[in-house]
Amino acid sequence: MEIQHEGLKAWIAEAAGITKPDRIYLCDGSAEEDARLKKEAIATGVFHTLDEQKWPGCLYHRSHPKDVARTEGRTFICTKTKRDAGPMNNWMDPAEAKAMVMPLFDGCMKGRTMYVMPYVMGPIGSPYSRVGVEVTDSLYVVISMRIMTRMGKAALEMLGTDKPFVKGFHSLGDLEPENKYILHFPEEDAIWSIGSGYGGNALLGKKCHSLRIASFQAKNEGWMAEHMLILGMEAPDGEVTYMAAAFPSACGKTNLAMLESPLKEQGYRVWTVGDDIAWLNVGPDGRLWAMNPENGFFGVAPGTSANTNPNALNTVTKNSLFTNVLQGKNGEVWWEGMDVPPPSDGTDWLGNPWTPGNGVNGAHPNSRFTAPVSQCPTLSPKWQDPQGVPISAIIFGGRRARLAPLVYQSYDWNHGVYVGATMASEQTAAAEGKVGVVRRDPMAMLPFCGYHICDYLAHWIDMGQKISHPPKVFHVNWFRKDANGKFLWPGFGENIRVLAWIAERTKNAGKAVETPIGYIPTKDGLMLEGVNVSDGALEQLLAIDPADWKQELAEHKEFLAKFGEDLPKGIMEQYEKLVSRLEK
Ligand code: GTP
Ligand code: SPV
Ligand code: MN
Repeated sequence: MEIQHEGLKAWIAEAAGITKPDRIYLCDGSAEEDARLKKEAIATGVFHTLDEQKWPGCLYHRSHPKDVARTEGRTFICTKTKRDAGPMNNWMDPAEAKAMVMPLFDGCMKGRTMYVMPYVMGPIGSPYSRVGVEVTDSLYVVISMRIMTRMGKAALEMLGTDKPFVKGFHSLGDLEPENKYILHFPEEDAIWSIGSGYGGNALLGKKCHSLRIASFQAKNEGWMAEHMLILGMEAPDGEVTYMAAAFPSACGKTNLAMLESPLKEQGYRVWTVGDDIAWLNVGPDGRLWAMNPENGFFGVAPGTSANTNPNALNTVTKNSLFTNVLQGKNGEVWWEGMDVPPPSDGTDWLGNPWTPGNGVNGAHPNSRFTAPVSQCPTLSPKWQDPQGVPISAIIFGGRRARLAPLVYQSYDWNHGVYVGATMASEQTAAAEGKVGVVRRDPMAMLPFCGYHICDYLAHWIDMGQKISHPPKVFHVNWFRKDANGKFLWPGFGENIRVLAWIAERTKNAGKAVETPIGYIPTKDGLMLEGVNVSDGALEQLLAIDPADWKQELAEHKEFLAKFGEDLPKGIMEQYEKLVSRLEK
């Protein structure tokens, strides 16, 4: 395997000139290579082995204790002007940013190997797929990227002699929080990341490339890169309705994408296409088509059990990586909410001896599994379709203990854009920051939009004009609580009942009532046979409390006011319409 691409050769030489590795290794992505690199990673303590009988092909990794989640405060969009990064991103001047981190990169790979990983985001052969190349000194990153992307030879072939690619420049650095930087240069298709080996900070194909850089490309080229799962919901007549859903990190995308239906016998089930990122293009038929650029799942472990998400558990039984979960003494893995008895003895995510009931979590709340998409039992036969799947519904959602009803449908595309723009969620452990605090997170893209958020919202409104058959837009909330702080809705598999209503609504069926915020199901509009939700709970789940919404509107206003003149007119129009509907 040889590189035929002069631009790539030059860039590798440049990266090596800065980092000064002892060796440069070009990854071919083969199984033989994977086995060899895993052996080396085990020998050097990057990975620990697990019980080969119970967890065949699986490995365990513990990250640096201060490097356990994305670090939004250390993440920057480096556009020429500050304006273009927008008010929701950290910004640095590109030249200044590079000058600042250069001393950290200088010689950082001395005595080590620089791995060069060409990778494809999207199915091989799809017109919508894109190539990136990441260089890194982390074997954990290499072994993870082989699962998460189509890595190696196929990418180099796609690159040919002159195709464009996203340049990902990564090093572990010293892993000290104050030396951590995740820098994006959307105007140069480049990412520089140093000081983190974890998830979205280091597997640069994921959030850095497929969302931050891709969202910028998508805006300029007329498509969309979104923080969305993609699923197909099959109804008893056999028809599959495809949906894409944007929930903030750790708010249920993987779970919904792999939903195990309790209504299978009645003919309702879910097919998984993707669990985190969607690239959406307008098809020749005027519909919006969605493709999953990833090849693997990087999913939250805690709370994943045979009850909540059996398909995730079945996906990770082999060839998977586990990061920061509990390592049992007999080579098993375990996490809180796995719903099986814990090992009698183990080592926690910090590397300390652990026994059940010793008062500390065995697994970090953002501990994760890395597993090939191909192993998912509910995998859609269309998951690698070069065109993607046609989307009939876009769903926004988040964690709201109050306010947001179980589900509602927006009036039209622009109203849907408003619903997405003003969505909010309680913060989770997926990023640094106080868990539980409600923050606005437009389209779940707050940490991932690679340019000015108002230009992004304007792009959404423009796309509505370009899509002659736009998807209907919905909002869901699985997390509403009663006065005692208990979830009102059972969630997980039972969410199929909401998906069924959504699918009906996309066909202009499904019983609904009009409210100021949109259409909500009538009490008999949802299929609730066989689920334990009392009449009172249902009422609370669908309630639209005028006082709460008045408060919410005031918060919308304050939030939107921050954008000043940059806010697209279409958004303000929707705000005013909502105000007048609520006043009536
Ligand atoms: P990222 O990978 O960070 O983008 O997260 P995600 O959006 O894919 O979230 P995921 O599906 O991994 O769920 C995160 C947490 O929410 C897990 O602990 C789940 O158990 C929990 N969760 C998911 N769906 C539901 C639900 O319907 N109800 C309740 N109560 N909890 C849920
Ligand atoms: C998220 O935080 O939304 C994730 C995990 O999917 S990470 O890859 O770390 O961004
Ligand atoms: Mn995510």
